[in-house]
Amino acid sequence: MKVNKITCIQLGGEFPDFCARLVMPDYGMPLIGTVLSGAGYDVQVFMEHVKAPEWSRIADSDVVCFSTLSAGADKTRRLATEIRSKLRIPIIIGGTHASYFPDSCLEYADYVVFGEGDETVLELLKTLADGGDVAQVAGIAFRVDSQVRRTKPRPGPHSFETVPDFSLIAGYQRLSLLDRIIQRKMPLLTVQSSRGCQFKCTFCIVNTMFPTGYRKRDVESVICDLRDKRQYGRELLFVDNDFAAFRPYTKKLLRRMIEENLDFDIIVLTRVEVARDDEILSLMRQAGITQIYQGYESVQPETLVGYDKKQTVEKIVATIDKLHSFGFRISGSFVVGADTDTLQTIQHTIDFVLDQELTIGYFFPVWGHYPEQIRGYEAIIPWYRSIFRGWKYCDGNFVTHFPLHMRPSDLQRALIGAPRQVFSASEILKACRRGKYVDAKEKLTHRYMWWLIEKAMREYIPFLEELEEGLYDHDSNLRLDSLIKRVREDGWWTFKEGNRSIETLGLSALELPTAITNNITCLPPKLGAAQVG
Ligand code: B12
Ligand code: SF4
Repeated sequence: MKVNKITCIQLGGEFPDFCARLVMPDYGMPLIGTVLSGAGYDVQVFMEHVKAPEWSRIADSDVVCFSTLSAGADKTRRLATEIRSKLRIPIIIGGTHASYFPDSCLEYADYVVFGEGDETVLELLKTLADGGDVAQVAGIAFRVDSQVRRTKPRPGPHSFETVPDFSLIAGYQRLSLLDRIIQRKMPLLTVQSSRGCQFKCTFCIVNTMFPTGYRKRDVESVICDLRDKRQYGRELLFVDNDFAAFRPYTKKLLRRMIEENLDFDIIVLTRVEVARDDEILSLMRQAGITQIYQGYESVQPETLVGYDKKQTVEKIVATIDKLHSFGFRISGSFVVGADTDTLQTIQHTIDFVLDQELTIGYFFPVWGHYPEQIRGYEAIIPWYRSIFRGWKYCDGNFVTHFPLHMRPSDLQRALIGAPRQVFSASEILKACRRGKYVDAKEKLTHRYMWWLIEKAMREYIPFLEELEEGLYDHDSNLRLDSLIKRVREDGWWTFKEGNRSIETLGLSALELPTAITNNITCLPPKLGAAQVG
């Protein structure tokens, strides 16, 4: 077949999230578009929040590539289904959602590319163009009749030096001050200096997505990327999971950034270990890093242990003190609703955010549907405690599991209430009194965004209340046996992918596990000895 014109599409989630007022090209899709363009294909990238995909371009394409997070999967399905019904062109899908839930994506796409797709996508397209055997392409899945076939896994690339070309993104341009005011949008650029993570927290999917482990990008390639991105603005986010994981490398990069003097205002994600090293903190400040996003995850010691986060509350507090002393603003992120959490834990977490004077506090519920299959049937929440109402509810704002010690609807209310406290008028005033005007501005912006976000969360509560009816005792403890009984009888709300993975082992979805006590291992006893093929 002829492959020349390729359209890359990334659709957003259906409900507003914290990026709702940002113009921020995600890193993955433009990167893949650039890899394809570099190989000589005629590529256009549509990021929905910048410009919706144009049918005329799609209709004229030889291949369509999608990338999506779970929250955008329903929309992606609708568009891909329309493309399939009207055009006879291959559809390839990659990215986080496709890598976790390939079977469901293959209901509307022809090929799933797992994990880091930089090399796979080129080989797949060449094979299609040459009429070769796609079964020989490592790192993909496709359907043969009704069976899903996975080819052998492909390790992530050792070096990843491509500089994403944002000019491939339809409609993307530098936002002027006037644009910002009229559109009420802020730009945020993205750059990457490393991939993967050295840790393996039990609630996190990063290691399944980047199983090749932690790798660094060549310093000069990052500098090249930064120089290129400066034409679009000065607000920038490093998308690395842990920006300072290997400090000698990060120091080298920071020194080069200081030399280049590009005048960026930068946000990075790092773990608490960064605070051990004053030199790196000082270099970070000099290089333009003003805000640090840290996954604190919990202030409940048992929960931190359950998450295998390898950090303590004391370490978190010491880190906050140190980062504040260097003048960084801090966004603290928390994952709540673990089996060792109660509603009180969440209030303690809010108090902690306020006492520690964090600029931002993000509160996410434990995810109810990380695919057990890929993690060797270990996930933080067993599938029979999952709640699934559709992919659009999988954006990290909706409760998607039955917590052990609080009702799902109460957890949802707590998740709505927490930002209201953190971004309240009195907290904004307090920040002003401390002379922290940028903190105050950030809180105010988040307060406005939360007003947009929480509407859908409120509307979700009656659905949770209906599901949990009769499943909790007076002290809000889950009656696990009642839940399992109900799942056996019907269980329409459970996560189908979870059921499928059980079927993959040749067991009936009704062969349900018995209740377990350990909060982080969901290996149902009957599956314990099974080998994942
Ligand atoms: C940086 C980051 C952010 C940043 C920036 C997000 C952005 N829009 O760029 C911030 C902090 C703002 C953020 C916000 C959110 N995030 Co976020 N974020 C990340 C993080 C840490 C890195 C993403 C990244 O850029 N990686 C680097 C690039 C290179 O990787 P990549 O995009 O996966 O692309 C590679 C492959 O996937 C593949 N690929 C991708 N697309 C395609 C397409 C094709 C055709 C092919 C062949 C291959 C391919 O090839 C690429 C190169 O190897 C990930 C965790 C992680 N490490 O994946 C979470 C993650 C993506 N975020 C997540 C979530 C839920 C969110 C929020 C919805 C949270 C919330 N409730 O507010 C918001 C909203 C996001 C939005 N609207 O875009 C989840 C998604 C879970 C899911 N199943 O969908 C993740 C996985 C974290 C998690 N919970 O585990 N996020
Ligand atoms: S939560 Fe952070 S530190 Fe833990 S595995 Fe995920 S990316 Fe790594």
